Amino acid sequence: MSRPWFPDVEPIVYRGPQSETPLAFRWYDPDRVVCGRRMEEQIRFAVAFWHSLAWEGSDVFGAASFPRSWNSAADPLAVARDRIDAGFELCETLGIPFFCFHDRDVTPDVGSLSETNALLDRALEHLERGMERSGRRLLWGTANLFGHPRYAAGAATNPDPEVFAFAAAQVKHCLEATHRLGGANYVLWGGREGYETLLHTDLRRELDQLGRFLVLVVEHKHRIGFPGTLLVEPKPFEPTKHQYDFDAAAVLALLQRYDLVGEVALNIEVNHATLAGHDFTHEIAYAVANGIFGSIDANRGDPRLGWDTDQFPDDPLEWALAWREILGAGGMGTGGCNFDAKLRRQSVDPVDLLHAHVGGMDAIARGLLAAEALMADGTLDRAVAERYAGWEGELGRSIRAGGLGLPDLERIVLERRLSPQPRSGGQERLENLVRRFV
Ligand SMILES: [Mn+2]
Repeated sequence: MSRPWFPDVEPIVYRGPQSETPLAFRWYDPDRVVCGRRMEEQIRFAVAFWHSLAWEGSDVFGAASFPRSWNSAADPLAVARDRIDAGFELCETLGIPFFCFHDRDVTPDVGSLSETNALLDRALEHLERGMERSGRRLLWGTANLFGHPRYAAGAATNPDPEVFAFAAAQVKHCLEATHRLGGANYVLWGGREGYETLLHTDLRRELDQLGRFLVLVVEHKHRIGFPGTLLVEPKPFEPTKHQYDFDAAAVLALLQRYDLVGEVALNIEVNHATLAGHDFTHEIAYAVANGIFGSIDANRGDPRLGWDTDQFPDDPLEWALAWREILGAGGMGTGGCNFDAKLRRQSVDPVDLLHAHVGGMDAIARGLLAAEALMADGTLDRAVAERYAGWEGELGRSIRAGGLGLPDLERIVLERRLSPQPRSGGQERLENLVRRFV
């Protein structure tokens, strides 16, 4: 493998927890079997094109700070090809099996929809060849419905139906491309599907527009026979003041209201969960409990910064608790762990991308191993079962079966002179237990 974009770096391999080599895995061991699957198949890591290839370090205060040779060609198709080649080289150097892309990370908007689509399709031919050569696979594709000024007031929720139509056409093309490339999922992130002020917003109408849009995407998925999973990615705000896909619970309400349960699942992002005021694990547990868990955007926020900092993951404890929920639900399914994470703006060297992914992969893998050990030990699961044991007794089963009304329950309390006493929840004991495995 020649490595023009990341020269002087050998493919990164597992060297064990004691290794002092900076670019080596201490915990991610792709062939190690964890809970019945090779670690690589259990986690399903993906590189994100937008943060790791397209983004060059600009922020709202300053211009691009990263010199990225793969983005330097003058012609947009040449940029796309270089960027794609660099992306596969990044995946191969890290041993990452999947990638994810937005249509506009590959090629820009060049005016009319037909010209823009034609340019994208030419770049995707190059992407397809790279997939064949490298053996890398597409975890998911998505359409960027937030960058262009036409989407300033939203895409599906725009007050102008022509913008809705344009967004629908863009998603049609990107969904078909994702299907052609064998994508395992297709993601819709709300971007600007929300509002800045209710003074000019018809909230009920916009919710109906969003529901209509999702129905159209589901219809088209079935029309073309796309076998992958459709995913919505919740986020509470930013760039809008309030997003309609605020969190897992808000998206579940949308899916129920527009009769889409069973058709659409969730792509849960760590930093979006924490911005919504939840633990990452809460969002996963809520999605699992309601049968809508799909995939993960792996990153982290900063506890003192109130925006989406999208840093690379670093906390095995957080991931151990997340993995416990995911493994309990049977694993990732079509989903995976996509690094929707970006370097800090001063990390200007391409090799910083490798260090960032290595750290993230090790944190997630270490969490997975901890979850496996925790589940094999069984103490925590037994503690939960014991806590709810009463619900398996005669009274609990009768209440759950729905055979007892309020008068029946009143009679039972009076006849049996019930006087239930508080019992310790044992939280600190269980926290100590979990830390033994992380
Ligand atoms: Mn994301």
